[in-house]
Amino acid sequence: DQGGSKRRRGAFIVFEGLDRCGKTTQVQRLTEGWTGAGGVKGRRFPDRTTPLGTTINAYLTSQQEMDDHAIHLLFSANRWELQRVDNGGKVDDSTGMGDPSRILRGAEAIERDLTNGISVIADRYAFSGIAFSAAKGLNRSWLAAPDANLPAPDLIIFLHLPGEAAAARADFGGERYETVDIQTRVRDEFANVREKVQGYDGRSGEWVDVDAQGSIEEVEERIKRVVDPLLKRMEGEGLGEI
Ligand code: DGP
Ligand code: NA
Ligand code: NA
Repeated sequence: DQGGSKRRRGAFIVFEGLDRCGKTTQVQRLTEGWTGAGGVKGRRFPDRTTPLGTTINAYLTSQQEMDDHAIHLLFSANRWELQRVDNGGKVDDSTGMGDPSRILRGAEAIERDLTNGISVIADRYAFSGIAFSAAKGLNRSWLAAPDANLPAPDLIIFLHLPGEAAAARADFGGERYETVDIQTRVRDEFANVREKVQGYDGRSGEWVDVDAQGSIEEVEERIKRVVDPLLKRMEGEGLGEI
């Protein structure tokens, strides 16, 4: 659907990691300091600003209980749902307001940005969805289904903190999953997800572990060393699916 255009598409980069790994800070710095062609947009999942996001937020802050399967599907639906509005060519990310007839599905919005040469950097994506729900013991093949066919990232940067370093940062904010016990299980499940992604034959992008220890600037430098080569080799590539 690019009309035969050979225009360079944007890069889709996903950041994953345990809670308190510094992911949100690094996503922000990469987005603000973006030097790639065509501009960049940051996205965050869960997106708590949408109707489903409100329910997800109530769940994460323990104001609401929900069946593990049901909340899994809501997190996935939050990656699919209507969430961005096209205001005559301008997407208003701050308000999400605009002509309802021009609302795009979330996945369409990402695809459109990439097709238009805009890079997208996501703070979490479907890999968190699998890792966090698998850590609760849900069936792994059931878990993967709802996110199938979402736009696949070109690069997954997993900010890795070894056990002791993670424990030292464990001044958690009190949300539902922010306990050492849960994070330990999520870490193991991320390792399973990584193996699967690497077995995908490149279809779902490259998974790179980046050491999250050290200063913000040191981690930022490690991330640049992974992102810069991606941008160089992306000329003329098409978009895959998870
Ligand atoms: P964050 O806003 O990045 O701190 O994410 C909020 C919490 O939700 C965090 O503990 C990670 C978790 N999370 C993110 N995505 C998913 C998902 O798809 N499924 C589940 N079960 N948890 C998720
Ligand atoms: Na969190
Ligand atoms: Na976070």
